[in-house]
Formats: sequence, structure tokens, C-alpha cells
Amino acid sequence: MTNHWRDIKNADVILVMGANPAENHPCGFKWAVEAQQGGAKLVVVDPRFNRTAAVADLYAPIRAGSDIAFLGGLINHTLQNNLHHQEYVRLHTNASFLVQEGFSFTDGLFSGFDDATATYDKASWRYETDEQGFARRDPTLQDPRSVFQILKAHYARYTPEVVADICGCSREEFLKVADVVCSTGRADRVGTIMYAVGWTQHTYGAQIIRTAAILQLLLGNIGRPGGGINALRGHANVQGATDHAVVANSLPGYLKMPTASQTSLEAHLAASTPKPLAPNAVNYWSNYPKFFVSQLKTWWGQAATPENDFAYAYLPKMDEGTNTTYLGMFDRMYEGKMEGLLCFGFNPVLAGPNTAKLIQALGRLKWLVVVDPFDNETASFWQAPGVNAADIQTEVFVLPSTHWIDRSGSFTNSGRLAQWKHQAMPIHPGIRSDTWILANLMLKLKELYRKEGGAFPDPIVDLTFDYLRPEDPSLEELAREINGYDLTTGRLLDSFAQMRDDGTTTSGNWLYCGSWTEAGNMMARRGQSDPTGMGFFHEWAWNWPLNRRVLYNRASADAGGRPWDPRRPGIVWNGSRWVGDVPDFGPTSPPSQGLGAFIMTEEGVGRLYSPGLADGPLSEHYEPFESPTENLLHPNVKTNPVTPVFKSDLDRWGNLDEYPIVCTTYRLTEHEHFVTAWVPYLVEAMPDFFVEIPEGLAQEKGIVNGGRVRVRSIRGEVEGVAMVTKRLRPLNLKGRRVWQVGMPLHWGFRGLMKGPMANSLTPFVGDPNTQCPEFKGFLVNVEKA
Ligand SMILES: Nc1nc2c(c(=O)[nH]1)N[C@H]1C(S)=C(S)[C@@H](COP(=O)(O)OP(=O)(O)OC[C@H]3O[C@@H](n4cnc5c(=O)[nH]c(N)nc54)[C@H](O)[C@@H]3O)O[C@H]1N2
Ligand SMILES: Nc1nc2c(c(=O)[nH]1)N[C@H]1C(S)=C(S)[C@@H](COP(=O)(O)OP(=O)(O)OC[C@H]3O[C@@H](n4cnc5c(=O)[nH]c(N)nc54)[C@H](O)[C@@H]3O)O[C@H]1N2
Ligand SMILES: [Mo]
Repeated sequence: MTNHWRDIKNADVILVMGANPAENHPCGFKWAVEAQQGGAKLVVVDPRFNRTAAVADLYAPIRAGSDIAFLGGLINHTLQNNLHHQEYVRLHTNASFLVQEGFSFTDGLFSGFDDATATYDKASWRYETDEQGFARRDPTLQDPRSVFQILKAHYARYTPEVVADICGCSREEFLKVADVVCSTGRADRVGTIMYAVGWTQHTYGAQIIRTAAILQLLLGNIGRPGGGINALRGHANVQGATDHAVVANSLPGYLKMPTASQTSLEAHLAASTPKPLAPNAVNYWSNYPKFFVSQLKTWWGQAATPENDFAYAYLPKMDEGTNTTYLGMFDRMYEGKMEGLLCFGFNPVLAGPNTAKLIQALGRLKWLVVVDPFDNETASFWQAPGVNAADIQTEVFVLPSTHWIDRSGSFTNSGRLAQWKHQAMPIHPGIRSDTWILANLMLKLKELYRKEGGAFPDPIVDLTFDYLRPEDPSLEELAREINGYDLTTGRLLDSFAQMRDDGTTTSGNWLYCGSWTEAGNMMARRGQSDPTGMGFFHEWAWNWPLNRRVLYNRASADAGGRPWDPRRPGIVWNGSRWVGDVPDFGPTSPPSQGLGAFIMTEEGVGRLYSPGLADGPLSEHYEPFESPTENLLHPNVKTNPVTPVFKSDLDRWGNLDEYPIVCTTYRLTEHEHFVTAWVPYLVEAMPDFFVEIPEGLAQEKGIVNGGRVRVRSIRGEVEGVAMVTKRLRPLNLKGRRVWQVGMPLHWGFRGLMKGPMANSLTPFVGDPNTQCPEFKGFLVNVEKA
């Protein structure tokens, strides 16, 4: 979230799209309801009329996977009708930046596309620069090469009629949404967007979110209380896990994983430390070397010296071109190229796409370790339906561990708020915690490498491990280690501004610097004062970064430092400093200095045009890998041209003749993924797998409500109770009627409730930036069972 949960209450308009917070974030959703009670409009765009839609002011249906078309239509509606926040756009975005002559977009492809490798050379996407390397600009925004004009031309194709044809809603439904959402491009109005995995789980998920960012920047809604783009996160601590490097290509704090060609610290830092593109850009990532060296010092302590590049050689390096994500890993496993897998708190057999491929992949491992408080389908994959256990050679080790309920520690919520929680249950005798298991594994490895040497034992032997009880480090000492120390004084750091790149400071994760200082555990604070009246509550727990509630909050004010809306100030210049939220800006940098509000970008402003992603500096509508239609915008490029395709015999695509129906998958309030299959009360509340089917389709197929239905994709099939409903409507794709069905994902073959696995149907393909699988939008057929 750029903003925070409580801040949703400050919005005039809330667009929920690609999420269903009434069911999946019911506690946080109360802030949307409170906003509504204060007069805000809640708008839902979803393939299903879900429970969030049921309490919304406005709902529009959409074909799964067509979100970029819908959002592109909103951008076009804004620009065609001059609804954008003009002063904000001029001041706080890159609208005036000029793009190089070589940049173009033709027939569905951006310039620089290489057919042979299916990747883009991004060189032509760069800005035109002057002698100092700064981007040239046209403050009038009239130059045809200005971002503003390129944007306008690019999205002009997304007319209300085109949106309706691609998304399957009516032109009128789209326009009603556009009227409400685009009404916030004014100083006295503000709107927010809430999204989750209805947007990420596509082969262009990152670009859907980019499109939303463009819209919000045009409407002047980023950085303001009541605005922002708010990703509703998943598991209770998935935000914390992501911050601490659950992502394959990042180190904690979103530092970059070094690559094989970066053979020295200098080379890595040079490649990772951005240069400013505007004279007024703060370019905060220029501090990258301080964050990176402090991290190396945390991990290798005394062994990390200026002479040895602070042990840079100890860090593993990524091979460019090797896919180290979930999909890449399971594909290699399927090819028989992996020996073993450690699974901590993860049930990939049910969580990943194309279950048949996943189960076969695990069967080609020599060993598998599952660390989990419960038995799950991954630990028991050799007992899956259709699998002959006698054929499986994989040796499976199950280590029962604690559940987070059994432990204290920190949880970081969607709003980046890190809250220290308390142990709710005593640990069962004989059960070990994840930290105990990891620490003992590490100590054993250290012992083995110390004894036996090996090719390069140093990174393991030298790894710092000075905990009070090395065999069971406490979460308190880990949290302090993450915060970091000043090694010259031995004191905990207060802020990442104190970090140095000379090896005299440590910090496991610069974003969390300030979370546990000499003043104590900031995450455990429960202060209840809110002097600003804006719902910031700065003394309640601790937000990264630096206890800031709203990111980019300098953009909540105009050039003079006055809030766009005095009733909803973010930060305000009081003549000598910025007051309100913790400023995302030099606290005493006067507005007259004219520094850019977006301190993390090289441009110093928000990016309407962003040359960084793999699939284009602007977004474009592509079809899901399995889709019921041609790409109506450009018939020659149907799907995202840079999406990597896996080539195993189990990676097959269904065709429209055999599989004419769109299918999507989702959650239910009563279950948490797969693990609540062990919770009797929840199983009782929602025991049976079902498929939601529109009335017209049910009639066509002779399926009755409560009867049985079979759903097949080219990869597998599921069978369950038919829930015939009005909540899924027929789609009208340019005059052609297409049906859409949906199903929940919570069933498996272990636990107290058993049922079909939704992912037996889903395709093994993901977004080129994130490799997030396309769980939302694929082809099936439906029949009476
Ligand atoms: N009760 C409960 N709460 C949970 C979880 C749980 O398992 N149970 N899981 C947690 C986790 S890990 C996560 S990641 C979050 C996920 O939170 P959500 O993203 O809200 O989860 P989903 O229900 O998968 O999908 C949300 C909505 O997206 C819609 N949708 C499907 N395809 C598309 C599409 O192509 N476009 C659009 N616009 N919408 C689409 C679905 O109909 C659904 O209403 O929930 C968290 N909260
Ligand atoms: N078709 C389809 N597939 C999907 C999705 C979808 O929308 N559609 N959503 C995807 C998403 S967003 C997610 S997040 C995944 C969820 O996939 P998973 O994260 O694999 O699902 P969970 O059932 O939450 O499994 C987590 C496991 O962690 C264990 N656990 C809980 N606490 C602890 C602990 O403290 N320590 C350890 N070691 N274990 C613990 C639980 O017992 C459980 O077995 O599913 C993904 N798959
Ligand atoms: Mo998730």
C-alpha cells in the first residue's frame, strides 16, 4: 500500500478492482464502509458480483484478464475530457519529459522488440537527455515527444466502445464507472484504488498495476491522504516476508541480487545506484552503497573488510537468464535437474498452477523437506489421487514446526505497519520453531564446512552467528540485528540516514532501520494519540520507512507547500519545516528549493511513462494466454510478447473450439487457502467445493443449481456442486456471447475436507516481470456430471 488501512476512510471515491476485500480483508474493509458512511462512493469492477460489490454504490462486470483495457479506457476518458489534475501533473509527474526519437509503438509492439529472444531492448525507450545527462523537458506539454502527448495518443485507442467490446460490459456501465472514478482529478477531491491478486495473477499483472499508477498520477491521487494505490496483501505477514526478500531477485530491503557479471562490489554498486535524470531530483537510491555495505557487514561482521570488498564475493550471484522463481524452479525440477527442495510454510502442490506437472516434478527430486505445523499436500504428494506411491523415489522429511500463533514477533501489514505481537499459545512439547530449525541447520553446515572444507567454505564458516543462544536465536535479537548498529559506538541506529558505506554501520534491512532503536521496540508501541486528526496515529507501532504513513506525501501539497485540500493535509510547509505525516522529503527543505517530490525516482517525479519494466514503458492490452477472442486492438500480437513460455510436454494450451468458456479462481471468507482444511469449525462452515455458473450457461448444459458439474481444461478436470447464479453474467464480446465461470481454490486431498484442486486446471505461465502465475483467466469447458 502506498497509504494505510485507516486512510481509506479519507477517500471520496474507492475503486476496488482485482480484489474482494469484504471477503478477503474484512477487517480492513471496515474503513471503506466508514468512508461510504461519510459520503464516499465505492465502485467495484469484477468478473463476479461478489460480496464487496453487494455493498458497493456502483458495479461493472468485466471479463477476467481484460483489466488493462478497462483502466486504459479510464485514462483515455480522463485525458479526452481534460479531467486530469493539471497543476499536479505539471509539478509531480514526468508529463513534460521528452522521449527519444526512436521510441514507437506499432501493431501491438513497442520499439526494440527482438523476435528471436522475445525480449525488448529498452534503449529506445529512454528520455532525450542533455549534456549533463538530464532529461529534456517541455513544460507546455505540447511537444509530440513529451510523455503527456505520447500517453494521450497511446490510450486514445481505448474508447468506451473498445472497452465494452474487450471487457464484455456495456458502454454505459463503463461510462458510469468513468464518471465517478475520474471525478477525483481536482484539488478538493481524492480517490483511492484497492487491488490484490485479481490484478497480479496475469501474464501482464505488473502492467495492470502500472496502468492504475498512470491513472492515479493523472488524477493527482498519489501521495495524498485518501489516495494512492493500495495492494491488499495476502498472508498475515507477506508484506514483511517480501520486505525481507521472499522475492527471488532481491535481497532484504529490495536491494538487488548481484548477477554473475558483476564480479566486484564496485561493479554491483555502479549497476545498482541510479543517476539522477533531473537537476532537482533527490534520487534517494543514490544511498544504495550505504544500505548494501551495511547489509554485508551484518552478515559477515569481522570477515567483511574494505580490503575484501566487504565480503561481496561471499554473496551468491544470479545467472542472468536463469529463472529462479517458483515457475522456473518447478520447471527445472520437472526436467529432473534438481536434487532437493526445502519448503517452509508453503504448500506448492496446491498453490501453484498445473497440479499434474507439480506433482510429477516433486517425484523427480531425491529429497524433499517440508517444515509445517500441519501435514499438507506437498508433504503427502506421493499420496495424491492417481499417483502410485511405489513409483516415487523421493525421500520426504517432515519437520513439524510451530505456527505463528505459537510465537511472538513482528507482522507487517499491507499498510507497511510493523506490529509486534504476542505468543497466543504455548509451544507443544517436542515441536521446534522455524528459527530453531534454520539455526540448527546452519550450525550443522558450519560444522561440516569447518571440518571438511570444500570448494568455498568461507561464506558459511564466516557467517556471523553471535546470538545469545546460537541454537535458538530469539526474535528480539534478530529484530535488533535487522535494525542495525553503529559499530563505532555499539548503539542501535535510529534511522537509515545514519548509515555509512565504510563498514562502520550494520543493518540487515535498511527499510526497517528505526524499528528497534535505543528507545526500544518501536513495533510494540501502542500509543493512541493522533494530533493531526488524519488517522496517522504515529505512536501506534511503526511503519517503514521512518514511521511514515503515506508514501510520497510531498505530493500532497502544491509548489508552495500548501495542501491540495486543506481539509485533508498530508504534509504542510509551516514556514520552517514540513509538518503532519512524517515527511517523505527533507523535513526542512523549503518548497522554494523546488526539489522533486518523488525522492525514490531518478526523475524526481512520478512516472506516467516508465522505461523499467520488461514489457513496455506504457501498458497495453494483451489477451490471457488462453483467451476466447482475438486481440481486438491488434490481431497480430495476441498475448504479451515477452512472456516466457515453458516447453515441457505438460505445458499445453487449450483451443477455443474445445474450451470456449472463461474461468477464474478466488477465495472464500471461511477458508485460508489450504491450511484451514484442518480447522473443523471452518470446514463445517464451508465444507464442499463448488463451481459458480451463470444461469444461461446452466440452462444450455442442463445443469441445475445444487446438481453436479464437471469443468475441464486441457490440463485436468474438477467436479463439484453447481452453484447456478445471476452473479456471473454472459459477456458480450463485440456482439459475440461468451460465458464465464469461477471456482474457489481451497480444496485438496489432506485435512478434514477433501475435494478437487482448482489448480489442476490452471496454466503454468506467468508475468514476465514477476513470474506471478496466470490463475485468473483461462479456458475451460463445462458439462453436467
Ligand atoms: N478469507 C481469506 N482471506 C484471505 C485469504 C484467504 O485464503 N482467505 N488469502 C489471503 C491472500 S494470500 C491473498 S493474496 C489475498 C487475496 O485477496 P483477493 O485478491 O481479494 O483474492 P481473490 O478472491 O483471489 O480475488 C479477488 C477478486 O478478483 C476477482 N477476479 C478474478 N479474476 C479477475 C480479473 O481478471 N480481473 C478482475 N478485476 N478481478 C478478477 C475475483 O472474482 C475476486 O472477487 O487474500 C488474503 N486474505
Ligand atoms: N488458482 C489459484 N491458485 C492460487 C491463488 C489463486 O488466487 N488462485 N493464490 C495464490 C496465492 S496469492 C497464495 S499466497 C498461495 C497460498 O499458498 P500457500 O502459502 O502454500 O498456502 P497456505 O495454505 O496458506 O500454506 C501455508 C502453510 O504454512 C503453514 N504455516 C503457518 N504458519 C507457519 C509457521 O509459522 N511456520 C511454518 N513453517 N509454517 C507455517 C500452514 O500450516 C500451511 O501449510 O496460493 C496461490 N495459488
Ligand atoms: Mo497471497
